[in-house]
Amino acid sequence: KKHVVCQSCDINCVVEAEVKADGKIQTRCISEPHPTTPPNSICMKSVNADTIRTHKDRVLYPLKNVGSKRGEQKWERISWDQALDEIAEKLKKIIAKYGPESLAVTQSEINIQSEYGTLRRFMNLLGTPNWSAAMYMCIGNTSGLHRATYGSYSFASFDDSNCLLFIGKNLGQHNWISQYNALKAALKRGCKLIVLDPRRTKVAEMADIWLPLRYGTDAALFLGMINVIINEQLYDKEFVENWCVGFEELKERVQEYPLDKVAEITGCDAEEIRKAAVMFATEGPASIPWAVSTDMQKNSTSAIRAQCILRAITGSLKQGAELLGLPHSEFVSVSQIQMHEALPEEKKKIQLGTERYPLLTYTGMSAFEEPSARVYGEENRYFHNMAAFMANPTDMFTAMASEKPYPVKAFFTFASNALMGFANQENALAGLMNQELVVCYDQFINPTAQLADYILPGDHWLERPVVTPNWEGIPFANTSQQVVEPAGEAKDEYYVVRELAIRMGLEEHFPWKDRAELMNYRISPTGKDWEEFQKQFTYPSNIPDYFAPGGVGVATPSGKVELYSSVLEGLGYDPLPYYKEPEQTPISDPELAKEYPLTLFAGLREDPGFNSCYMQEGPLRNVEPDPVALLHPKTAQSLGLPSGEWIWVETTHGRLKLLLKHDGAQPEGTIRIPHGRWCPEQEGGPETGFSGAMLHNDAMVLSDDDWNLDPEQGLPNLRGGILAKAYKC
Ligand code: MGD
Ligand code: MGD
Ligand code: SF4
Repeated sequence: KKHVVCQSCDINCVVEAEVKADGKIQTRCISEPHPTTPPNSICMKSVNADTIRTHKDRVLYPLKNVGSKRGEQKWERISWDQALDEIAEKLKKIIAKYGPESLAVTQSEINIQSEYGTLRRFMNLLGTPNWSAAMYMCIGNTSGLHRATYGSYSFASFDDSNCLLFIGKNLGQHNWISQYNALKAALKRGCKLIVLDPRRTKVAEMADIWLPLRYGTDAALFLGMINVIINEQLYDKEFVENWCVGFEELKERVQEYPLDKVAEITGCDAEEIRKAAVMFATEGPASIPWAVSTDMQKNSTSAIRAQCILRAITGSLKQGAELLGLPHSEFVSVSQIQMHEALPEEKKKIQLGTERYPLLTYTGMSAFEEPSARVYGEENRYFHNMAAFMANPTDMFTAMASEKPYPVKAFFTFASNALMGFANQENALAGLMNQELVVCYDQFINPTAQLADYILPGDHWLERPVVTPNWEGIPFANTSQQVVEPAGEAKDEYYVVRELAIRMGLEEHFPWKDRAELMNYRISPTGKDWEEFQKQFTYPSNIPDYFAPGGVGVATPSGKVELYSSVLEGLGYDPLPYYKEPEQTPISDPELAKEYPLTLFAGLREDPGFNSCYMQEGPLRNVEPDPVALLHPKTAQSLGLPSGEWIWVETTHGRLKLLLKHDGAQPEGTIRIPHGRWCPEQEGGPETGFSGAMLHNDAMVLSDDDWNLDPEQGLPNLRGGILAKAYKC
């Protein structure tokens, strides 16, 4: 019986796993009390983890595409040595011809959790800044804006909160179950709940106040709440006075958002917004747990910043309902292992995205170097808080496709389905097609891998011992024991990184011979080796008292909470949050709305999936076999679209094919489309649109032109602000 951190999705519940007599692994709820996982926390994805691990489609050996064209599915089994030798040889030639920055990498640390910064180390030593991640639009960007406000990512403590504000967050039995259980426990002890969601979800029904706002208007709603809290003198005056800068400017800004105006923008009742603001400020300590909805909006920067301001001015940061993350105090930090100092300044300056959207790149984040070193130590000057120093995905795919501003000719993905995980999927495809070398480290031949030259088989979380998380900013770490040996010839991520590094002449910088040595190095400050270390479930991190009199302060340029952001101002952006109506709504473009009468929203995660994972035939896929669009029955009726029929959903960018279902919870006049849908049972390659990815995935209808990008971060809007039409196939 082993305790294992479930990595089937990104909330990382701790579960128990046992190999049964028939060789199958049973995963179940952890039987002992666990400090970070409430009782009865396991969902269908974890229960079925071994079905995925042992799935017939799993890639168990290195594969080489021996077809004559990219995307042709002619896979040949080769040895690890052959794969790594050939990849390194090709990479050397590409670097010699185009420079090291011609290598771009996407990585989903959430899916692997076992390289502790060594991939960035490899890239930094090689000389390429072009690392990106789907976290560019999922928590990584949130953390960038948390840093602009108070120096690091703030983690909501459900146990210490008396009022929770949820932005969407459709938690449930199969969606972040441990947090769902923490929510239920909090409500049971009397904690208040405010939910902002256009849909009447189960969580909305549990709320004290449900604000059914119009998609994409969260920034305006928060500005209205701040207006009430300031004008009605409900803020924490002492904290604001001692620890915040820019209060007067903020006060002036929120006068532009009186409740009647905010009610008009959001579609919510003004008095209900007021009640929510008063509840948040007076029933605290209050917290706003992270949610993805505001990471994917046209006004994303303002919506995230306004949340930070709410946390700050109501005193939540000081009262412990929100914990400011840091490099784990007991470990060698990931930031230190990454060696960003090895990447020459001139390479940092050309990271893709720097010119148009510098905020999340090295250039934008350079403002945090000195503050991070001051608060977290010189070794954490390049603090890898959730995700940091990211190339902009749009500019990365554009460089891959058009070779401008310079050629990107080699593309590696590590547990990341890059083709489907951003916007403008056709540009991503064009970029992949224009590569001289594509390498995917994955468990399956996902649509991105179908375009690869080499697929390297990755291990599964039941097959690897790890201490999670792989990134920094969470105030604890959990141990995950290995249950079985990797299947076939699957290997851990560090193996791939190190073997490539050796072949690229960088061996001296990778002194840890294998993952075990690397992990022992990471945990070495505890004085334990892994055998001893793994016996303990959780290692809490010591959080400094940032706000003690004469304390270190926070890792912003001023050392204080920056309500008025010097970092945004320095980059030429509005230093205060604002709301601007997106360019494609029935309000801003009524003419276009005549042709495209629906407001589109991509999201609403599905129980059996995790983004594009678990689409393979089997018990998970059977739960929801088809990609589904949701329309309110009245809207569907007005369009003459019966439930159960296949429809086209079309935007000004593109169209996709989905099965229509009527759903009374979907607001009238809006349409929901899913993310990550593909059909692994279909033959891969261009003929099938890469197993349906080009037909069913949301990124087919999402533009990454400037009109649909958040202007500060340059990330695509998926929630409101896109007009669509739906018609029968
Ligand atoms: P969604 O499920 O996309 O995101 O989880 P959530 O944050 O729950 O949408 C949740 C709710 O947000 C919906 O009810 C929707 O109506 C509402 N919403 C949509 N647009 C807006 C908006 O503009 N403002 C507000 N306030 N609400 C809006 C995401 C999380 O789920 C993430 S990021 C991942 S990667 C995981 N994915 C995942 C999965 O794929 N499957 C399962 N079973 N669980 C998952 N959990 C994680
Ligand atoms: P996934 O679809 O989860 O996407 O972005 P990604 O993480 O890039 O694909 C992960 C891949 O990792 C799968 O192919 C899977 O087989 C593989 N994998 C899973 N576990 C392992 C493992 O243990 N080892 C190895 N080697 N491989 C593994 C997710 C990201 O996408 C997120 S979290 C969000 S919230 C965003 N959502 C989103 C969206 O809603 N729409 C669009 N268009 N883009 C999005 N991008 C973001
Ligand atoms: Fe695993 Fe389910 Fe928890 Fe996600 S919600 S970590 S898949 S048990």
